[in-house]
Amino acid sequence: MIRIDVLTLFTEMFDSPLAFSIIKRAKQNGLVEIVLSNIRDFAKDSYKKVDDKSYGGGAGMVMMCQPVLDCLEYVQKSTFAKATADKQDSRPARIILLTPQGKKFDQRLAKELAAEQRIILIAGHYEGFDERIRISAGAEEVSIGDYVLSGGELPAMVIIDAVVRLLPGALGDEDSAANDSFSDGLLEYPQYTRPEDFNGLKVPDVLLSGNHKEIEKWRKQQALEKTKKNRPDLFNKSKNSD
Ligand code: 6GU
Repeated sequence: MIRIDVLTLFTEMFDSPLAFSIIKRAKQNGLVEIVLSNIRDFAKDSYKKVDDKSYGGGAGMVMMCQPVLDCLEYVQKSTFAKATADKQDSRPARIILLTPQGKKFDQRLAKELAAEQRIILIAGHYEGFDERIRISAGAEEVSIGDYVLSGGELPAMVIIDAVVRLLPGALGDEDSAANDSFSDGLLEYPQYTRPEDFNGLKVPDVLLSGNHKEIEKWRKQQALEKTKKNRPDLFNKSKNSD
């Protein structure tokens, strides 16, 4: 059982994405517990203020230290609802601040996080976080790619999805995660299903041959070609580029 906490101003944004398919099943089967906490509940003034102007000037508001760090402290003190205390080890939670300034999320980090017992994702809105949040929390900064989103909520959902599907037992078919794109540094090979002929576009003969060795060879070749064409950066890093 892994516990994933999300600290956000918009808990409702998570309702639907976490209620379907693999994540829904993983929750039902007790593989993951996902707890949403609203940072605004920890605001101290009567306006429930959580953001303020940036020192030094400039457009946009910045998430304030106090509400975020009080919310984090509360969440860190709370314990597992389902898992029994004796099953918990003493590893500290991975605390992740979602920001476009972070290191880039990838399949390797997803695997690393899937092996943790506890992850705390902090999703900000507005122009960013007061730097002292990162420092005080001992948080690592993570981004999901080189583009700017309105907040950390969608990135948090992306990370949850990528991590939960890696939990043992989350996928029906045990080895389908091993064949995924990126698991061997290459994109996945093209796939076909019925019918054999769709508007004159035929399924490659080799896939109908029943010759597993030839099929495997073809798939490897196709994976290499697709990676070379769509992701030359990955191709050049793979051991197949020479
Ligand atoms: Cl983690 N946050 C925001 N606001 N934008 C992003 C991102 C995160 N990752 C990519 N773009």
